[in-house]
Amino acid sequence: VALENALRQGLERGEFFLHYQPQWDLRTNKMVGAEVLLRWQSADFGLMLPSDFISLTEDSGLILGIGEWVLRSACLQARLWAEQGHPEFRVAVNVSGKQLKQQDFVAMLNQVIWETGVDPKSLELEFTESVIMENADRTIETLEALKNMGVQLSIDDFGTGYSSLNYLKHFPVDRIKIDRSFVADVSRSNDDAAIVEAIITMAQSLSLKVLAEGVENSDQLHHLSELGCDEVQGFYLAKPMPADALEGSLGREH
Ligand code: G
Ligand code: G
Ligand code: MN
Ligand code: NA
Repeated sequence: VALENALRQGLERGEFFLHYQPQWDLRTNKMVGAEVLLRWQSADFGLMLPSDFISLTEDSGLILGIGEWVLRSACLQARLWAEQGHPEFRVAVNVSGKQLKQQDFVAMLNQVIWETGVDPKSLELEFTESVIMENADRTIETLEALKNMGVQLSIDDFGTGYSSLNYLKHFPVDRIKIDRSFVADVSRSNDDAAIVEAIITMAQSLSLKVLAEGVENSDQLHHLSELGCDEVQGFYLAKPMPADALEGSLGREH
């Protein structure tokens, strides 16, 4: 209860802030987007990471208010970057199952997009494979509505859940994010390399982009490039950072 109250107050007091982790196009080597990662500087608990509090906010319903704050802040940032000459730059926001199931999620997002003036193309929403697969029929309808608004959609932590490939073709998603557990050993394990290759081949046949997460060294980067991966994200290239730290490198090569 103490943590829950602190979270509630934290939202009112403006204790939340965002970090952005760059995403790079492997063909051009340019920074084309960034994943938005929530941080909480709590007066009582110090610096808190999502793993410390996200599941609690889901149980209490607080995720709805916090999630809306994240979306509004990220959209505002994307609009600012667009005005600064980077209209193609994309911000990718994590959306939890609880948020997606929220009755008025689509209407709320519409409102946020309208209020912030962001081009919906520069907003990407990430859903995990398990969230998408749970109640798949209803999810498809919501994703169709989001797609019609012009936002981009991606499947996070891909490979860790149980998506049937048959289902995947029915989801209106733009991008698959290969889970970092497969990336970790892509240059050492033939099995993991084969899995990554299979995911890329399948994605290409469905006209989906593939982004590999958790790239931590040049060997992994090299292998992913050889396998035809489109985009990468990871500590080797850049850690999550405040928006202003990233500003000078938008659209630049690494
Ligand atoms: O940044 P970090 O590694 O601590 O993120 C850990 C997890 O928290 C990741 O799985 C990420 O998807 C999730 N996460 C980060 N920011 C947000 C957010 O704004 N909303 C939701 N729902 N999850 C987030
Ligand atoms: O589940 P999701 O993909 O949303 O998680 C994003 C989390 O992954 C963030 O908390 C981020 O800090 C973390 N992350 C980003 N790059 C790397 C990396 O290269 N290695 C590891 N271990 N974690 C990473
Ligand atoms: Mn993510
Ligand atoms: Na992920």
